[in-house]
Formats: sequence, structure tokens, C-alpha cells
Amino acid sequence: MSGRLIVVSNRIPTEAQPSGGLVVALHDCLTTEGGVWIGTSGTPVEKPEPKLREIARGDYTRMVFDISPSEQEGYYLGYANSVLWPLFHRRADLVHLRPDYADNYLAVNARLADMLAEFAGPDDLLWIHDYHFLPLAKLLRDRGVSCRIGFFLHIPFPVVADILALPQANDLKDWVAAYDVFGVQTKGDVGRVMAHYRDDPHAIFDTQGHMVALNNGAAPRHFPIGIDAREFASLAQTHEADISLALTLGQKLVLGVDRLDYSKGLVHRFEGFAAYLDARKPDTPKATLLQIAPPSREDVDAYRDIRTELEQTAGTINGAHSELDWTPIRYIRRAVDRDMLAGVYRRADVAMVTPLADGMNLVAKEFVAAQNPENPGVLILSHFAGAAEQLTDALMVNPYDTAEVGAAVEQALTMPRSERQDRHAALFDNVMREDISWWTQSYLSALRGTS
Ligand code: ADQ
Repeated sequence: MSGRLIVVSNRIPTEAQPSGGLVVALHDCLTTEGGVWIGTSGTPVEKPEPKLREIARGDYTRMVFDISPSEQEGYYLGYANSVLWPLFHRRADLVHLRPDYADNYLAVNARLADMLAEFAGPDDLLWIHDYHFLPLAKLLRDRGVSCRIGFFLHIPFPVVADILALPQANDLKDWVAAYDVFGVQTKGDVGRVMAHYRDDPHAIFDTQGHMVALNNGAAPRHFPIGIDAREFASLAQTHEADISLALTLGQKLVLGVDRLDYSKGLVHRFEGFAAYLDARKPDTPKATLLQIAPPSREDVDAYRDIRTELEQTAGTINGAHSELDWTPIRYIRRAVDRDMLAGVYRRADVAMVTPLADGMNLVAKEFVAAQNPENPGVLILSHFAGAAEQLTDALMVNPYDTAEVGAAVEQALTMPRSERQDRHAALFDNVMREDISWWTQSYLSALRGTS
């Protein structure tokens, strides 16, 4: 008899119809495959019981477990988001090391491993998501769990030099090697995982220097995550007319959509846009940068700092460049309804997706899917987004080079329609082909051992 698919992620959807890239993807996957989705309950409780609690049953079952307030601080805000997140996004300078962070991270993972060891059978497939649960396979194997266990890392895998800033650098090797399938977003990530295992007895390399096996499992593989491009394209078409932007005649719209996170390069983006304003030729259209960036993880200092810095930068640029009928940067600090977002993407002439480090970046793919192929907008994309490996027909930029970013804005705003159409056709083809169901099926066949 074939077993269940059991998915584990820190957050799970709480409403019947979930929204948001990854959550929608896994929801669709579990609706088709059936199975169980396990995550944290979202509200810390003083004395968490080592028990999985069923909260909903339908096409698939949702189960949650509790964490305590000190675990919320140490495991989630601490080790996950003040150690691993900055380290994996090349910001070792923002890493905040405290022994109790690592203790809480391991305690939450160990408690979850106890619960899963009781719950999972030998024929089940366990699919673990993201940096919150890196040690799980190792802890499960220690408890005698024998089913196949896969992992998918949504964020970049770090370079070796940065990993050395982690007191648990050696443990990380054991954690990764315990998975049957260790999935990452890009070929670049695969290379960095391999570099981490040079001269390590866990890994076997062939004579060409390619890793063929890691411990007993397969070598790490890349599975670039996609979106439901068909659905997003139709959403954008339906909602384009609902959008009222109050731009003056002839004014162009440049769009940025991100969680407010230092990895997204928002300050550099604003400075790049200012470089376009400074160098703007008289015949280049006036453009407004609409930046939608709802705050996230505000309990972590680095997130409060980036917010202040961004607001000051926007104020300075607007002070220098605004005119009576034109504010160059409009900054919206809240989430926008998904339908509206799709409509705004379609109305935008240019999207700036310029992270300093990003696992994939779904906004780049959503923007491409949302365009009108007859008169498409232009995507400006950072080399440092995972999406850059697939979306090679975007205008590629180095986000640190603000003059280059400014020149790309100018080029995008003046690009002839035929070039926009050609670039968009190639991007659209990729986004439609390597979509979310392609991603889930590729991963699941690797986890089942059939590819
Ligand atoms: P994120 O860092 O959250 O995801 P991203 O891939 O861009 O980044 O996904 C963000 C999602 O949230 C998109 O679907 C977007 O539409 C939505 N969103 C962003 N800002 C919004 C706003 N203001 N209002 C409404 N919706 C908004 C992590 C990794 C990424 C990786 C994904 C999936 O950091 O690199 O691509 O997981 O693996």
C-alpha cells in the first residue's frame, strides 16, 4: 500500500482558500495528492504539549503543534530569522548569535521529530520545507524513522565563508546529508552545497568534480519554484480595469512589490531610481515608482532599521525631485489584495525586482505572467535573484550599481515595442512551462525515487 504525503512547514494556511505563492502551491499539490500538512499553530502557549492537533480535514488534513513564547523568541525570531536568514542571504554582519537561540531551535525540532516519529509510517513520504527545520531528517533517523524524507530550501544556500560564522557549521553538514532529497532553487545553490562538502566523507564526487551522492541519499538537486501562471494571467486580465492610479497623461508606472526585508535591496532600488531621475533626458517619459512593501518580522531589530532607512531615502528623493503634479516615489506600506496586485502588475510599464539575495523571487514571475503580450511591460531583474537563472531575457542588473540600475530604468522606459514583445515572449514561455505544477511533480518524483 502506498503511504501518505506529509508536508511540514513553519506556517500552514488557516483559511479554507489560502493565498500567497508557496501556500497556494502546496495547497494545490495536497488537494490533488491527498495527505497531511503540519505546521506551528501561530499562537504561542506557555506549556506546549508534544501533540499534533488536527484543525481541519477535507481533501487533505491540517495539523498543528504549539510552541512557547520563549521558543517563539529563540526558535523563530532568534535562530531562524536572526541567524539563518541573514547568514543565508549573505548578511553575516546582521547575524545575532545567542546560545539560547540555538537551544530553542533544536528543542522545537526535537519535539516535532518525536511527534513525527510516532505519526509517520515506513511508506509515507515526508516533505520538509525551509530553514526552520533543517535538522529534522537527522533527528528522525536518530529515532528510527525509515520513510523517505525530502527537504526543500526556499532561500539561497550560503557560501562556505559565511557558513563559518555559524557555530553549528559542522552540524549543518550532518543535517543536510540526512535527507534522501535535498532540493534547492538554483544551479548556483547546488554548487554552493557541493562546495560545503569538499573533502567531507559524507560526499562522493566523480572524476569531473560533480557530487554523485551525499551520505546514502542523492546529490543535491535544483527545483526552481514556479507560479500558477495561467491562473495569474487570467486574474491580471480580469482586474486590470479595476485599478485607478491617478497618473497624469503620459506618465509611466514603475513597480516594486516586496515584503519589507533587507534582502530585497529596497534602499539600493530607490537610489537606482534616483539615478534615473538625475540623468533623465528631456525626451524620456516621467515615471513614478510605486513601491508596495508591507512590513514583516517587525520584532527583529534589523527589520525596524530597514524601514526607517527606506522611509528616509524616499523622503530625500521626493524632496529633491517632486513637482506640483508629480511625486516620483509612492510608497505603500501594506499588503495589497492579490486580485488588485495582479491588475497593478498588468498596468505597470516596468517592474524593478532588484534583491541583493533571493532564493527565487515569485514577484518576477507574477509580473511576467500578468503582462499583455501585445504591449508588455519590461522586467528589470537582479543577478542575485534565483529567477535570474531562468528569466535571462529580462534586463539584468547589478543592484549595488545604482548608475547601472538608473540606466536600465531609462532603457526600459524607452524600449521599442517589438523588443518588449520579443523579450516578454521568451520570459512568458518559461514562466508558463516551468510553472508550479511542474515544480511539485518534479520534486515529488525525485522524492519517490522515480527520477
Ligand atoms: P518571499 O521572500 O516572501 O518568499 P517572493 O518569492 O517574492 O518572496 O514571494 C512573495 C509573495 O508574496 C508573492 O506571491 C507576492 O505576490 C506576495 N507579495 C509580496 N508583497 C506583497 C504585497 N505588498 N501585497 C500582497 N502580496 C505581496 C520566499 C523566498 C523567495 C522564494 C519564495 C518561494 O524568499 O526567494 O521565491 O519563498 O519559494
